[in-house]
Amino acid sequence: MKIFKAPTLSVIDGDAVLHEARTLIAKKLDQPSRRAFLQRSLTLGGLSLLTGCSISDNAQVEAALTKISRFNDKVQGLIFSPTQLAPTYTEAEITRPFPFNAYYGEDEVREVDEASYKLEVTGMVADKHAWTLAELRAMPQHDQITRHICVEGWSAIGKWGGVRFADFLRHIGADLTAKYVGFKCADDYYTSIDMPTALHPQTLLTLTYDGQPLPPKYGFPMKLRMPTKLGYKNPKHIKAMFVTNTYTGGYWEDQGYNWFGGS
Ligand SMILES: Nc1nc2c(c(=O)[nH]1)N[C@H]1C(S)=C(S)[C@@H](COP(=O)(O)O)O[C@H]1N2
Ligand SMILES: [Mo]
Repeated sequence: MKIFKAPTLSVIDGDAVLHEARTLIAKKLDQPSRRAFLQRSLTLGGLSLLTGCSISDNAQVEAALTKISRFNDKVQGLIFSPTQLAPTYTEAEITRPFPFNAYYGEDEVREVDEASYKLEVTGMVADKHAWTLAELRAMPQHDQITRHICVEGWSAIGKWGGVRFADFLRHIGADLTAKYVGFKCADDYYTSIDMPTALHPQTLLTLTYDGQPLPPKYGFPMKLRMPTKLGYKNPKHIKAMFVTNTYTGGYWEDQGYNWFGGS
């Protein structure tokens, strides 16, 4: 089980909103199976990410619930919009300090050696050479200030910079008709994402946090940042990626978290 670390910053009173949300759902849906599923699987983070609402009062909870129309990965994939952008924020709105999270504590953060680091690239790609950090830094860089939402009940706004993942995938001649991109991390973490999300303009192969090289705790040397997906879909310390048609799941996904995990 994941140890709950008390969030220093949460959008609002998560428990109260969730209670409210579940009660409303129970009233709205009269199919018992669907109701039971939602009561088990709905989280505050999921609700706010999926609907784009900040869920800070009852009216917003109500509005958010009426927008919920996705009950599984297939439906979520079908309604994913490749062009719809997640909200962006100003420098002044950045959450400081930005929270750390992993399946272990901050004292166990993995240290990856910069000099020997290479990103392995395999699977359905034309160019399978492994990338040094210098090579990744030489590609066109972009910044984004977006909100990270963790299913444990906190969210925070941060600034990340790096290479647009779509640019990278095109550069390496990835088969863009493949279903998935999978990631292996320097800890035991792994995850995989759908190709439409991989190609989304805000999906960033991230090398910096707040204008500085990613510190170890936020995923040095590289993480994948997707403001359209929940926190657990954003792998830190990536050491290998592969393009594939074979479903490979993820660390939390294989323990029951929703695989699509986004909007
Ligand atoms: N390699 C790795 N990536 C990971 C995790 C992890 O444990 N290991 N945890 C995920 C979860 S649940 C969250 S909320 C975010 C936290 O990122 P942060 O430390 O930058 O806030 O990392 C995600 N990516
Ligand atoms: Mo998370």
